[in-house]
Amino acid sequence: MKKVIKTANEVSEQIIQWGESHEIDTCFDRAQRLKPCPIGASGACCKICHMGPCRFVGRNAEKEAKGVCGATLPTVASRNLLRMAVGGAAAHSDHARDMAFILLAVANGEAKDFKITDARKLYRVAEILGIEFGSGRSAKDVARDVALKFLEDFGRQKGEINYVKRAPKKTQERWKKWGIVPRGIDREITEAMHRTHMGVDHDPDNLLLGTLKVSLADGWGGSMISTDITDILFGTPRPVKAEASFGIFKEDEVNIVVHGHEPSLAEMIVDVVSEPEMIAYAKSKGAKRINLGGMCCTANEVLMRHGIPTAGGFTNQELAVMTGLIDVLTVDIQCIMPALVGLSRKFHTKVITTSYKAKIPGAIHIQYDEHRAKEIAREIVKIAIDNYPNRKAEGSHVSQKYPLIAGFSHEYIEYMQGGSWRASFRPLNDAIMAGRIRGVVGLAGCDNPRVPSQGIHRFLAIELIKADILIVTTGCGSHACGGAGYMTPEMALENAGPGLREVCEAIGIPPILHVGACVDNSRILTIATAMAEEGGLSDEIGGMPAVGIAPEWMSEKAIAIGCYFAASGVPVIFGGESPVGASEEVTRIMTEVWFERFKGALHFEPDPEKILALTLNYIDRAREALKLRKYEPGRFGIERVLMDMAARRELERAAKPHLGIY
Ligand code: BF8
Repeated sequence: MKKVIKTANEVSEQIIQWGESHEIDTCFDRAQRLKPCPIGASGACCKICHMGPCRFVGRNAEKEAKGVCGATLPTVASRNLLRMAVGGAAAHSDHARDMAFILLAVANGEAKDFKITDARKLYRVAEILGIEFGSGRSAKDVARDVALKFLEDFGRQKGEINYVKRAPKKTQERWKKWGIVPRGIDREITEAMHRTHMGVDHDPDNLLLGTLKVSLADGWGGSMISTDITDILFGTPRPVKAEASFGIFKEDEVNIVVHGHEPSLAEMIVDVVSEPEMIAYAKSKGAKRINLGGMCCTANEVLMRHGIPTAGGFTNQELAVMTGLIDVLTVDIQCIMPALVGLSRKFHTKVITTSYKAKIPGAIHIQYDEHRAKEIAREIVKIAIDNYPNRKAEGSHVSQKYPLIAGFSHEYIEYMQGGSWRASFRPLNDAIMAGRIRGVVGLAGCDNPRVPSQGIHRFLAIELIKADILIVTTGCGSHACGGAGYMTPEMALENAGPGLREVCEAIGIPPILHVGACVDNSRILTIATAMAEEGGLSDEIGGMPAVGIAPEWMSEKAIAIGCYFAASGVPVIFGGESPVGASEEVTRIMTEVWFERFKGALHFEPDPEKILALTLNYIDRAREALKLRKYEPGRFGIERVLMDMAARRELERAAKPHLGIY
């Protein structure tokens, strides 16, 4: 029988093989066994009422197939896509709502374990929201107003969400023209559920505009709110060295994994594991120390701010348990495989759920409450320590790990291009104009066991930087790159094209910039806006030599992200078969019609080579439309000289010695 390649990650592969020899089943095996239903997979199944499910198959199904109610295939496919985007927008936004409640509790003095870490970011956000700060107002008072203002974004019935005004004017005008400015996050989610109910909206174009609207409520609403509050509470990221892969786990230490998405409990656990009493307790059980590692987007949150090492992304979660070294795996919400609990029973690992919204039968449940966050964090860490002596010998103990640099917030990217007092996006725009950097790609989204996992991420990362394309990456895209050792400055020397290499060398950055978790795709919107406002390229997000790619997507959140980028003016390419591929009409609207209206698009393309070709084509066409210098490797136009870090620090010391970084 032909051997199926399950992952492109060599370290994961070792663990998978160990699992196979011990008859341990993982998502990779289940993906092989469970072939997707081709009708549902292409969007040709309607199951929103109990006259069906209706299948839209047969020759000329696009025009002739009808459901019991008379619905057509394009109606059904677009309705299915809208429901996916709703799920994604709801997930990100509910996460954001909880962050807003934590900020409010901190402002009211009710969540005493947290504080406002980045007051400067708080004031920047207050300024955008039109909230008064300075003149004797305490940070807590400002934070209270910010939290309440954000909470209004969820329940607003009319008007527009606050952060719409952060987008370039021209981008906003397009949204207004096509009626997709989100009013309130919850309102858009509810309305989308209503219009996809049986017998309501049947116009594919209108349903797809609804998809863009609810997705904008995620990108410029929930996700952006979440990013900003997280920065205010826990600090705006700046570069930090860390490590990735399964070798981060230690045989002689208590190993705890924080997995999921909301960062507040994980932040508390970061604090608690270095408390002297906790370390002493761990030593009393025979462990040298307490070692914390991250998984999925929680990993990205604590990696970006504290350099906590990451075990990897979505398809790595079961493999972490299979190392046999995890004493506690604590999870909250989203992207958590329920298989973890059954798997953990084969080892000594305890799985702890912490959100009433996300329970798994068989797991220990400890309800998280931000009002007693540290106490709960201590309870979890103690369970891990008590479990350490139960560790058995079995498990796939691997030692490989890779260095990486993370922490590239929008603020730091601005700072690195000019220092505290000359911070701007000018050098990046100049480098693009001169052809030194050909364009920018956001490499994001999940990793997926239906393809050799992380492989398409890796392929595209290498090919794109070779082609002088700067990559910003988030979520599991960043795990795929980090777990391959791609996120170091040396990577630029070895693999980047000549123009990108020079820029990376001058600034001292990797060619692949880790900008955060999945909600931090909102940072990419902010970066694109800053580039538009800097001038010299497009005066809106649309038309930039920029593309978004989610080559191994699997979640509804990815659909919402893809759609908010498309609506914002970014052509987006997803890997895998299209979830609406059964309908030519829907496919045409998402590509040609959206491009005409918004300069963005959503493609689905399973072939990695074609994803690459389409990306380069979009970037080169955008350069041409902007009348930029034709990209030729190694040949650049004139641009402003980039100062290296040492020169910049010198200049800053001389000019404003009191200023901190960023
Ligand atoms: O979209 S949310 S853990 S799987 S990266 Fe990864 Fe984060 Fe999940 Fe998918 Ni995004």
